[in-house]
Order: sequence, then structure tokens, then C-alpha cells
Amino acid sequence: MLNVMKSVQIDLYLAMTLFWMVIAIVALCMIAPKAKNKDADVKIEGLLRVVMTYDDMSDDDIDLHIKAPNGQEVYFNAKVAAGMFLDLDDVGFASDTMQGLDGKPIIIRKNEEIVTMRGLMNGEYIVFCHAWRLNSPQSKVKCEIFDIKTKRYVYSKSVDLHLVRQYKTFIRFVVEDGKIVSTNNLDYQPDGVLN
Ligand SMILES: [Ca+2]
Ligand SMILES: [Ca+2]
Repeated sequence: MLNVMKSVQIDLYLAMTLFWMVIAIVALCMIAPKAKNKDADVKIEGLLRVVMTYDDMSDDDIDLHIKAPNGQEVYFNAKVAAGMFLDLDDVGFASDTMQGLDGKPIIIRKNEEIVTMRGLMNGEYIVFCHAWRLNSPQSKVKCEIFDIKTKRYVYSKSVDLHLVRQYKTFIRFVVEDGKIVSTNNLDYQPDGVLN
């Protein structure tokens, strides 16, 4: 009889221990901090393409820059930054020669730089250009922005560059939850960058 009672007592202890272990594990799961996603502020639903073009027949080297809300900047020297990707640094004529399938050079006159923005974070983006080299007295530079996801033509603006190392701002736009909620044209001049 004593052994039976002792066995029941041990079973009760084990059951209670198991019960409190389950309670403790559940509580720990509830209070444990979630793994931090370093890109948590980036909304992947944003998908913009920024296209900068200038006279295909000029040998100017104009550069497209986009500064993200976190301070990172995509441009020829940082072709990947803050979810933005620059296809190439078009340097004028030197970018226009390709090798054909027969091994012979093919020249296609084209002056274009494209940034694809695959993630949008909340805050203000600044889109601007820079005259790295000017062989013509003035270069008219056009910027067009397309929303690839919604197939919308978002923006277009042309500026004139006539001084080497000159910056011109195309647009600033503010993003909230993957959407552009406001724009402005306030001028932006990086402090001595690249000069
Ligand atoms: Ca360039
Ligand atoms: Ca070119």
C-alpha cells in the first residue's frame, strides 16, 4: 500500500514537473526577442527603374547618383547600395564598342545609365546627376522614372550641365510603405564628394 502511494506521489511530481516545464518553455518563447531583420525597413514591393540619358553622339561622361534615406548612395563607384543597382557607368564613346559574335567590334552610340531599385525604405531619396567629363559646351541630361510593378511612368525631367564637376538635382521623393507619397525639387549639392 505504501509503495502504491509512493508511486502515485512520484507520478504526480513528474506530471507537475512536466507541466511547469511546458509553461516555462511557452513563456520563454513568448518573451524571447524576435530575430532582427537588418533589412526590416526595406519594403520589397517597391520596384522602380530610374533611367538617365543624354545625347548619344556626345563623348561626355555624366553620372547618375541616387542617395537613399539611410545615407547610402548608388553611383559608378558603388554600383550596389541600399537595394539599388546601377547597370553600368556610361563614360561616353568608350562604352559604345562591343565585340560581335564574329569577334569584330560593333559600335552602338548610346549614352544611358539605369538604376533598378528593388527595395524601397521609408524616407527621402535624392536623384541627381554629375558632370564627370564634358567635351561639349553643354549637356542636356534627362531622367525618367518608371514604376515597374504598376507599369506607371512616374516622372520625367531634363537638366542642363555646362560645368565639369557640376551637380544637378532631378528630384527628391519620399517613400512610405513602399509608395511615393511626396516629391520636391530642392537642390542637393554633396559636400566636396568626387571633387
Ligand atoms: Ca557615367
Ligand atoms: Ca556611351
